[in-house]
Parts: sequence; structure tokens; C-alpha cells
Amino acid sequence: MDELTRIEHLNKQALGELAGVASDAALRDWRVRYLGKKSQLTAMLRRLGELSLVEKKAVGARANEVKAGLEAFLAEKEQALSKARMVSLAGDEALDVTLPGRTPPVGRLHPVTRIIYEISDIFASMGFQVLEGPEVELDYYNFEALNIPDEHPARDTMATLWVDYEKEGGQRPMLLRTHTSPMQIRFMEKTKPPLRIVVPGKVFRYEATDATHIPMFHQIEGLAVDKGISMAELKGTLYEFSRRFFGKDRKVRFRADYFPFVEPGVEMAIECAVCRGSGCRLCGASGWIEILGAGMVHPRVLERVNIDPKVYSGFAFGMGIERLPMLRYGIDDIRLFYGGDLRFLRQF
Ligand code: YSA
Repeated sequence: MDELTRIEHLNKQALGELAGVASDAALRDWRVRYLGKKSQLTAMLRRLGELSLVEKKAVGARANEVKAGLEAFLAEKEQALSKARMVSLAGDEALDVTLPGRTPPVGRLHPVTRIIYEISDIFASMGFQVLEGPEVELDYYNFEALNIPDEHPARDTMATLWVDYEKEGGQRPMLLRTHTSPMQIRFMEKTKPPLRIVVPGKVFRYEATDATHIPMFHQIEGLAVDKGISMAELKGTLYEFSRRFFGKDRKVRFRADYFPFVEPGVEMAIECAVCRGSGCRLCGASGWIEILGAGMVHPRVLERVNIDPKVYSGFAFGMGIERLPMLRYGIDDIRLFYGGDLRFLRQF
């Protein structure tokens, strides 16, 4: 067989095999065999020098032509294989099944929700039942039953968002609850002592905002009624809460305060996390941030729900929830919780 016949034979064989190639690995194999350094074609081109001038011209030209042809078919085959990897869907749509998958964005709980769960767990472990109550409330539960009748000056401390103020025609005024305390009444109307509950939830006040005040915030109400409950149980419970939430080294301050539904009343403050007591913008230079109001349930409140104050006594508290993570992490503006800035929210 002369060289030209051998080239044609080789070309036919190479093209025949290429048609049957169905994978990248088989294609790599084919390339080595027919176009690689040790292929017959390369060997033929190397042997050209041994041929006569006339043969050299004819064989050389045809060998290069076949080589170029095979390279072109190789490129075509490469493209066809990569296209085959795309599963055709409909029309122009295509799906490259070899692409890495996209990670779906996964949401997470809002920091305030997480704190509510954490606080509720702490109180639950101390024997308190966790429940919720309505955000749209009757004036009766929000004020009247809590010993805050109409025209009582204490109403001014909780600027109210009214839903319905019609007093005529039997309609009872409704509002967005200004605190979680109405749940004290709702629960005691149905359940007699001994009882211990905490009630987390949203509250609303028509208030200007600043670094520690917003018009919609969260509180958690606490109520314990039993025989022989005293101020010692109130302080013990709140100290224990602070120790578990902030750690044993954080300073706590109790001061006398006034709320119409307790007697006596107190407020509890925590040492400011930002300045550690030396005074800064967040704590208004006082070194303390108030987190809750509390006290011994007023006898008149107990009487209203038919619990005899001569037999039973109780303590109650209402804690502002947003201020707790502020005090734990040193967050210097309460508005950050509701600004929707994911750079802030993702840190929790
Ligand atoms: C008092 C005695 C009880 O027996 C039971 C509950 C209470 C608390 C009372 N119901 C109350 O709401 N008191 S308060 O108006 O002083 O608010 C309690 C806490 O809510 C505050 O200490 C503060 O931590 C938070 N708070 C009040 N206004 C806020 C606020 N947090 C953010 N923005 C506001 N605008």
C-alpha cells in the first residue's frame, strides 16, 4: 500500500470512529490516537523526508489536508457533545445540568422574636405559663379594670391609639393596647390562684421616637398570685431573670415607682451596656436603662376579678423587650430593629 492510499484509509477510519464517539473521554482518546504525537498521521508527516520530491509534494499536501480536516471535525464534535449536555426543555430554553446549583436564600427569625423565645423559656423554667392576648383591646381591660378610670392622669403616660372611641350607643371604646397588663385581668377573670403567667406581645403608643422609644414595641407581662406572695418573691424572680439573661456581674437597680394597678410599685433598671454606668447618649447620662415596671398587685384589681385580697396576694411586672438585646449587645438605637437593614439583622 502506498502512502497516499494509507492516508485515505486512515482518514476514513478516523472519521468512522469519530462518528461513534459519545463522551468527552472517548473524544480525548480519539484525539491522541489520530492527531497525537504518536499517531500514524504524525509519523507519516515525519517520514516525508524519505520520499522522492514528487511523492513528498503529493503526500505532504494530502496529509496536511487530512490533518486539518480531522481537527475541524474534532472541534465540531466537541461542540456537539457540550450541546448534548444541555437538556432541551422548550424552544430556546435549555438547562445545563452540569452547572452548580443555586443556594436558595434561607430566612431566619427576627432578633426580637428570638429574644421573646429566650425570655419566655427562662420564665417557663421558673414555673410560669406562657400565653398571648389580643392587640386590639377594650378600654375596660387596658385601663378601667387596672384601676385607671377615665380622666385618671396615668392615662397621659400612655398616649393611646384609639380604634373606636364611640361611647354613645352602647359601643365600648377600643384601642391598640398600650401595654400587656390587660392580660392580667383577662386571665384572672377565668383562672383562680395559684397562678403564674408571662404574656409576650406587641404594644402601641402614640409617641415620638428616639434612641430608646418607638411607637410599636414589645413587652412581656408577668403575673404571680398565690397565698403569701410578697415583694421578696418579686425581687427574687427578677434578679434571677437578670442573672440568667445578662450574667451575674450586671448591676440591677430597683426604685420606687407609681402604677395605679400595684401597691407598692417599683421600676427596675439595668446598668447601661454602652457606657457601663459612666453615662452616655443611650442612657441619657444616667448610667442606667429602665427595663420594666412592677409591683404588688393592687387589692382593688384582685377584688375586681373576685379574688379575695385578704387571702391572696401577687406580684406583676411589665418588661420592655427591645431594651434587653440593646443592653446585652450594646445596641445604641432601638430603631435599628425595625429599619429593615439586613446588615444589622443578619448579625443575630
Ligand atoms: C407595671 C406594674 C405591673 O404590675 C405590671 C406592669 C407594669 C408595667 C406597665 N404596664 C408599663 O407599661 N409601664 S411602662 O410604661 O413603664 O413600660 C414598661 C417598659 O416598656 C419600660 O420600662 C420600657 O422598657 C418599655 N417601653 C416603654 N415605652 C417604650 C418602651 N420601649 C420602647 N419604646 C417605647 N416607647
